[in-house]
Amino acid sequence: MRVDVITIFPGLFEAFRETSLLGVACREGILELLVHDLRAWTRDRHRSVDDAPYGGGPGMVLRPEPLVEAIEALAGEKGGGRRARVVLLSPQGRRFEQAVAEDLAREPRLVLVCGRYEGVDQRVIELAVDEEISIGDYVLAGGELPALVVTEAVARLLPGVMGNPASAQTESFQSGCGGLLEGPQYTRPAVFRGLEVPAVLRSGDHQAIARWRAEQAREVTRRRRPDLLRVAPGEDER
Ligand code: J9N
Repeated sequence: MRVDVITIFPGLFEAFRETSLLGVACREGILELLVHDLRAWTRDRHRSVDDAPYGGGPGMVLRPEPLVEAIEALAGEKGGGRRARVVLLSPQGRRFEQAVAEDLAREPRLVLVCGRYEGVDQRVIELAVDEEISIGDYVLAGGELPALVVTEAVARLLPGVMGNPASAQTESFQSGCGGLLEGPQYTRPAVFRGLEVPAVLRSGDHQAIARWRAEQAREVTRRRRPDLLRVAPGEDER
């Protein structure tokens, strides 16, 4: 999969591209992550990417010319054939969740546009963006962290990453523990500051361990995220 990122802070992506799961995916040739400085598409002397909002108000807005040209250069023109899917990270977007990651992971090419400041000129969205995605209802200074969140969530689903089958992608397995939260995990030592690892996990009884874990997952989900247990329309009862 090829992911092109458009940002005014390309340096923010370096550590992630070299380390972490993204580093592994890039080195294995499963993911090609190309980070582009928006200023490369400016033509004025000051290489300006932003300007004051029409109508007044605080902050700055990303100008349409460099951004639309960058997107068209990297994705092709909207309505053109075999164009990359263009995603703008913004608080106005549809909420990012695992199902969206699974959907994006099927694309051969993505262009992720990182907004900054108060927003991007609306004509960029009309002319060159396919969809807006928000990673959650909190205010960030820019779309760079959301782009990394989306990229990591998508990359770990790609065949060949993290032991994913290189053939058909199996969906239920990818959604984790059957859509539930994970229960508690332990590693050595067996006793730490007087706190013991549950005996069942040390019993060697794999059936009992699987039963205990399933029960813990159900319990922690019921207590903390009962919304995850509710059956979505069209989804089968678990
Ligand atoms: N989910 C989300 C995105 C943002 C952005 S993108 C550009 C500025 C702020 N905040 N929260």
